[in-house]
Amino acid sequence: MYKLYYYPGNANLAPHMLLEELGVPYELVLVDRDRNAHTSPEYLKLNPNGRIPTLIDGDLVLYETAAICLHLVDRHPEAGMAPPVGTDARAEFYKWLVYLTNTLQAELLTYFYPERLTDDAGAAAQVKAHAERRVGGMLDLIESALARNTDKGRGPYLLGENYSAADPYLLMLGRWTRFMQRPARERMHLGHHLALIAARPAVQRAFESEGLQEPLY
Ligand SMILES: N[C@@H](CCC(=O)N[C@@H](CS)C(=O)NCC(=O)O)C(=O)O
Repeated sequence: MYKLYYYPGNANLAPHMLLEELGVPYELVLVDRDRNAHTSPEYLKLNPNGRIPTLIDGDLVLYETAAICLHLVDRHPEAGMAPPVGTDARAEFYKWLVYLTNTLQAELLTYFYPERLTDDAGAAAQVKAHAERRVGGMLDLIESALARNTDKGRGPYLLGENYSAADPYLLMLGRWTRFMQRPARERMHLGHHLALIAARPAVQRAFESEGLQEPLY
């Protein structure tokens, strides 16, 4: 049985939604950030970055959210949460997952923790404002890609007609923008995408078991 170390609404949410979609047995283990459990010696043995999440799969201890998602889709290919290896669609899947984790998620971390980049409170406020603008540009890019899919009659997911693990990943990151001046959901195609993914029973189960409250995204 898988074990997923989590804190409500953190980066664990993407693999959590995926585990629910896959319908495989797993256990959630709370890392209580309110008590700094993510920096405890026990947790650092699993994830020396002190970041959430971590997945345990037998002897495998895996951190980095996108790596966890890739591992889960590969372990359960029959669920079709990623296109077959070696196809053009698989390459598009890699592109989106890497863009989400490496570009959008990284910028969101700057937005949430600007004080890590400067000692000056005024500069931190500026860093936060710049990060918010940059996140907005990235969401606009995703909006354009979804709009192009729709124009070609291939929607509504990042990969067109096929739902993949990249979609709940996007919902997780879109959710993190919900208190920004212009949240992800305010873009037409992106708003439709997020609503569609949030309505999936597997996603609702994950949100509910993490105890997430409205607004959900
Ligand atoms: N690249 C990492 C980032 C994970 C990450 O930053 N998680 C946040 C929660 S969403 C965290 O653990 N923050 C604690 C900290 O930075 O001290 C991943 O995708 O797993």
